[in-house]
Amino acid sequence: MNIKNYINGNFQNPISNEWIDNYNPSNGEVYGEIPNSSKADVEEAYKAAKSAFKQWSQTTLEERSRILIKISELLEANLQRFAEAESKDNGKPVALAKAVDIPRAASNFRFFGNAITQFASESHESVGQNAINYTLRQPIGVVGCISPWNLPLYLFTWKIAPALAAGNCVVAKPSEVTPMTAYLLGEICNEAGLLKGVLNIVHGLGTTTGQAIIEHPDIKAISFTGGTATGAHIAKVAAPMFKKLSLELGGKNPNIIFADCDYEDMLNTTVRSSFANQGQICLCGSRIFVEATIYKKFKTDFVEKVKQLKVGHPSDSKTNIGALVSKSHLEKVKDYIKIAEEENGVILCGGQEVNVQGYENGYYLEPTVIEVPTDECRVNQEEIFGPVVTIMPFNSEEDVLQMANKVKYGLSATLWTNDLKRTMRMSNQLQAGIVWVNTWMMRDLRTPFGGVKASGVGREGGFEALRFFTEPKNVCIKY
Ligand code: TXE
Repeated sequence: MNIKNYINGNFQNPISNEWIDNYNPSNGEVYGEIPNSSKADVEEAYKAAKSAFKQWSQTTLEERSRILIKISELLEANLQRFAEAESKDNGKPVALAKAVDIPRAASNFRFFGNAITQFASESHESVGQNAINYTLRQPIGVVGCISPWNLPLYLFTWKIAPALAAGNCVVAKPSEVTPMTAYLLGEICNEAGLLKGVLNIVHGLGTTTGQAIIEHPDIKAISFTGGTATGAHIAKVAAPMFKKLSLELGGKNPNIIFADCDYEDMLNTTVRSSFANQGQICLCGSRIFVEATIYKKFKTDFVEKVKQLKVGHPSDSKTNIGALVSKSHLEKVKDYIKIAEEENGVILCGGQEVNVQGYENGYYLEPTVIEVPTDECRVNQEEIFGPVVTIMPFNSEEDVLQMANKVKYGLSATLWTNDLKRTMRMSNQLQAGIVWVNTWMMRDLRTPFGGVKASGVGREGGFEALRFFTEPKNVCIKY
């Protein structure tokens, strides 16, 4: 199936008529083509967005909200179709896409459709000076949204929904590795009655299509989720043009387990936080630190549970772990397993490719647990972004805190303990944008989402996202 660009409400081929193969990771076969869009396509998308801006930014909040909620309802009505498309494009189990990815994409539109009706700005009375200040929150204009392949529609809509809710027009690019559901979203936007040109979706490579978006002098804000190196590049390109930037980048998140936790709950959640979505979530707890007194028991129980995970075809309802997203990503993850061995890591389970019968060319890998001799080894420091976790024991709160913080990233951290004082001490000191205590990836869309250090700048979610996608303007009136 061939994918087209969605520009000004129309589906069209790239101007150059150049195409890129689209792979199905579950069998390694090409199953369609996507536009290899050039600067000219991005320019056309920009022009469509620019001409729609006046009308969209003047559309009442009630009407904007109604359309966003309509998009959300249409996504829900098409759940099965979208979940199957996401799974085929990405390799994740259909059941996961159906339970998480697509419902969350629908929630993103519903949430921001509601949030915009509650978004208020401030006013300040200058007492004794006979003046009042009020702040307008005006949409920026045309903004760029660029998203990755791990949670394709989920993260694509996490940016687009607040951008649109705030009254902007959007030029968006999904990952070239997983473009399908973004393409299907265009149909839904038309059906929901979204004005032509308000949302434009351009497909293609990061280095050409993505680059044209970030370089565009009149696309004044960029919201990006992806690799840290790409984020650094975007920052460099955007800075001299003074663009607003929101960057959600990589993570190498600690999962810290104390002996006083609720053990069974911790064990089950840790399996999930290690391997959900084949470990390809920036929030996965890929560095597991376990208090020494329960380390041996944890190691045995955890490995036993991980061995029970079924690696299989994404459409098989018994599958826990589907295919990795691409051949090159599989190779990258396998290279890290080799590096672990060279660094004297012990592979406690996994480490091998899996031959799924009938799908021998798919990108399957066993869930892998590596016991590391030190927290300073590469597999414990660098983002692997696959079904690979490290484990090691710790002796004291101070030690584990130091190890947890001794990486360049700072996205999220998970803490398992029933000691309230320790919870408070640790959550204050962990260098992370998000700390989960006795849970993982529990999300409330009103909360600020994002990381510190090399995990990015800015926060998404709730009113933070609406603030990002608007410019505050203070008006001071003397009377
Ligand atoms: O990401 P890229 P990749 C991490 C993970 C992974 C690594 C690289 O460790 O192995 O990043 O993944 C677009 N201008 N994460 O190479 O390249 C690109 O087309 C504008 C963490 O897939 O950063 C895609 O749409 N755009 C992460 C998006 O950026 C450019 C999720 C992300 O791709 C561009 C994914 C350019 N010059 C990977 N170059 C997370 N934080 O969740 C690329 N892009």
